[in-house]
Amino acid sequence: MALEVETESKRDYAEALKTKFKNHTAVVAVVGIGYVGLPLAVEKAKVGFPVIGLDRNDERVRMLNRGENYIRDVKDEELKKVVSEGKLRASDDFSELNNADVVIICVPTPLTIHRMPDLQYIENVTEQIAEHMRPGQLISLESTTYPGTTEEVILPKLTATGLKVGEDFFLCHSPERVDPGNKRYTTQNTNKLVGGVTESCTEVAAAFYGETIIKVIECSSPAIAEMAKVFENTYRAVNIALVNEMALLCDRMGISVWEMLDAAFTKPFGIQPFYPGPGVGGHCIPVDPFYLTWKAREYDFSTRFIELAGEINLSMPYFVVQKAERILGLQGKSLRGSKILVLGVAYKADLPDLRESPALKVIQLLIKEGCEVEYYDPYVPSVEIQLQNQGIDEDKESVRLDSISDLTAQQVGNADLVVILTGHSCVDYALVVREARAVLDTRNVAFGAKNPIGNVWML
Ligand code: SAJ
Repeated sequence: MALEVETESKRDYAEALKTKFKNHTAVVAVVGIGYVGLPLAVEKAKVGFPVIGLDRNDERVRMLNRGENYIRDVKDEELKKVVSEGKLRASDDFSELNNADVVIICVPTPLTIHRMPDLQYIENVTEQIAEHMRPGQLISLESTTYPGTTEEVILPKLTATGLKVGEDFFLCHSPERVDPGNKRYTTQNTNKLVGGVTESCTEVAAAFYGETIIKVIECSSPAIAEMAKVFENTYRAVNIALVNEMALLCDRMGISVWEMLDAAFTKPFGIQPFYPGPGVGGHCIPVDPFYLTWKAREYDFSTRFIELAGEINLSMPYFVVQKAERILGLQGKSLRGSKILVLGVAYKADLPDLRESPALKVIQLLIKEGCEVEYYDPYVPSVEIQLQNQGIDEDKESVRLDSISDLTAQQVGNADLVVILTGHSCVDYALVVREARAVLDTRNVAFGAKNPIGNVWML
């Protein structure tokens, strides 16, 4: 009898959760309410799920509970609405995990200064989950990480509680696929991978995500979903490095890489547009592929494409400075003592995000060469420039720069060289081209590469 009842109750956890998903009564805890977690939390709250955002960042918790938005990809009015309806709230009290039917992990997965995976956030959250765990919960890891993390790092901590995966609790990896600033693809209409530790885990997770995401794709394991996500970002890193290498070669050959790429991308099949730049920023592309590099070593495998792509992308800020030196040389000037005006420091256009921004490296190099650097970025009021490479802990020397308030003809004309590092669409590039002594445009936003005016140089 006891066995029968027990078997019955085990089947109930999965069914009970699916019922709660169907009627949107499942309590959802989103751990990490940043650029991945907050949009997801709002999406779930919008369809009626009671959602709690858990975060160590008190400021974020306070702002969310006041209905104040801090993530551009979230609509202010949508956040305000779900908070005022009591559907979404935030807390830094992780014991609330016990009330949750679903726990979604959206914490950062950075690299250490020696480019090794830093899983401290995932490990800390997993320990909190284990501490407050109860039967009948779905746990989903959304943070991008190396294949194996879900089953080798998270699963053991959860089964150590005595609960059985696939029966008492359900565990999966469902990678976030957020393109910051992308107006067309949102959390809701971006296909979602789900890879469960067991079949019932995949089923339960797919039932949850299917309530708010148009298409859910089931994978046979968490490792498939983990590997697919890292591959997606590696694909971008390698292709960006390819066009960056073309920029280096075209520079040497006196060919406009921009005109060449425009020509190549007229091919209607078998090619996807990528463009060179001053380097690769954001928290994904410069980081995620090295999670795979690190894991591959366990299998005596070296991911040469990833390493080479990293080398080329990391070399681009140095190339920008070399090119600046060449352009100043044409004016009989050297870098030392020249006035440089940098346009844009965010890692990509029309965003305020500085994470891993190559512009910070370019500015550091220019300052170390003795340039007088000013910058203008309407999205970024000030930046802290480390003047030593990462890893030198003691008294890290740094300099703070404030963006000039607005871009005037006088400020542009005052610079020996204007360097465009981020192509914000709100900037008046016609003014820049008209008033500048010289412009180095690393984003092909100032003028068509076909006929640069005498004072505009392209990457
Ligand atoms: N970049 C280039 N040339 C290109 C494309 C990008 O130099 O042709 C640079 C950008 O300026 C930026 C960096 O690479 O500094 C990364 O840009 P990104 O748009 O590739 O990456 P993220 O981090 O803004 O967003 C990405 C997603 N982007 C797209 O799919 C377009 C995607 O790779 C991931 O879903 C997401 O990060 C993530 O969170 O993993």
